[in-house]
Amino acid sequence: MSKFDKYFLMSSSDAVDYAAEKLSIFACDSELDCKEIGDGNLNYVFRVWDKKSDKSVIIKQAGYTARISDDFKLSPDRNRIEAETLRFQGDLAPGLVPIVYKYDDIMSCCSMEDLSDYTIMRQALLQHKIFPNFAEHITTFMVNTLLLTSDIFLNHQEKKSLVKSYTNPELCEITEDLVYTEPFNDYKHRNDVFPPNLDWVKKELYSDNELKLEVAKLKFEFLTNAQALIHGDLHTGSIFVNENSTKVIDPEFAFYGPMGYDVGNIIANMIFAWVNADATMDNEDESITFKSWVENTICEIIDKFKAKFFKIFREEAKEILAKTPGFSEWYLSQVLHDTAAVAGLELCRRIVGMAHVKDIISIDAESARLRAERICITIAKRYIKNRESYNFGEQFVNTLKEVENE
Ligand code: SR1
Ligand code: MG
Repeated sequence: MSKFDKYFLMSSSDAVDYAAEKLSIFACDSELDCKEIGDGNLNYVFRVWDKKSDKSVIIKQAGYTARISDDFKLSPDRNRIEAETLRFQGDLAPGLVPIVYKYDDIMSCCSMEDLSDYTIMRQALLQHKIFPNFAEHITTFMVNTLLLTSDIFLNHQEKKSLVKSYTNPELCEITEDLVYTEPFNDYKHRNDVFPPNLDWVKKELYSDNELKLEVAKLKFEFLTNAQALIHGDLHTGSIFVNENSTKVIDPEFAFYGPMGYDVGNIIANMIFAWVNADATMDNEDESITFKSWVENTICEIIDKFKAKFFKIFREEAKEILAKTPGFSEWYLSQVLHDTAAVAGLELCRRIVGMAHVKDIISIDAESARLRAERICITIAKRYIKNRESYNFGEQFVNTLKEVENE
């Protein structure tokens, strides 16, 4: 009989016991220590290490409510989805996700590779560090995990059975509310708007009926377009980086949804890094260097995504009608339009919703934060309303440059 035969929420000392009893990583005479290092909104993350060797492991456990608020009642089954997705993505995009050692369906926890020699990308970008290989890595991750799980590549029956096993209704509902509905009407009164921008937000987001109609169309796209197995929360807090390598973590929001949801999240979060630098970097040369790198990276992400997407499409497409001349161009243009729209949604919801990003809320000077928020929301509205005109990387950046100078 073990205490881990029945679910309970672990403390750090329980995580040490768990590692010793359930994982065959550490020697019998190891001296284990543990720290809870989670800073996300939903789960608990324990780092367990042996003081005598250099061995360590991450144990991530899901609770019955969200870590940030008991208002969110959630099945810990999201941990199964996360573990299965990481394993699947590891096969599709080798080296770009952490290795999963064990998933425990009683304790709803997943043990995986410790990436302590990496930094969370959002933190690194807040220190204005540059990652020259990021666009290359993240586009390989996205093209492989998206295109190779879609009907373009998979047998349609096999794909439908994946849609079933990756059904993730509770976490999708969080996204439906926080990303699609609440930023545009605050109907649950959970939005948290920076007070100096409140009247401006009321006019620009809550009272713009043309915008709301477009967002309604997009919400139904998210609800119904089971296009590919998407990560579902691909922001810079879900990415570990170092100079040479990139690892995508936290796919607990994974489900079959529109490909552009992942690409758009990446673009929006690069824009958050850009506005943070614009607001906080005193040295003008350094600011220009960092912002130029972000702009080039946004261009590269879109353009490399397109090039890799077409290459794999050409070489790997199995669906006979998908090989019809002109189809791949049409298909990818839909993905890019979704990308623009979702980038816009993410830009809005991280500013007016309940899940803020540090890039914005860490800007201390009131006038600088006011400007940063307005740049994001102005770009967002153009991305959403004019989404069908975004087809190249440069067009995404041009909107940022236009708005910067208005
Ligand atoms: C209640 S969860 C709030 C947000 O945190 C996650 O990372 C997702 O982005 C979600 O929308
Ligand atoms: Mg997360």
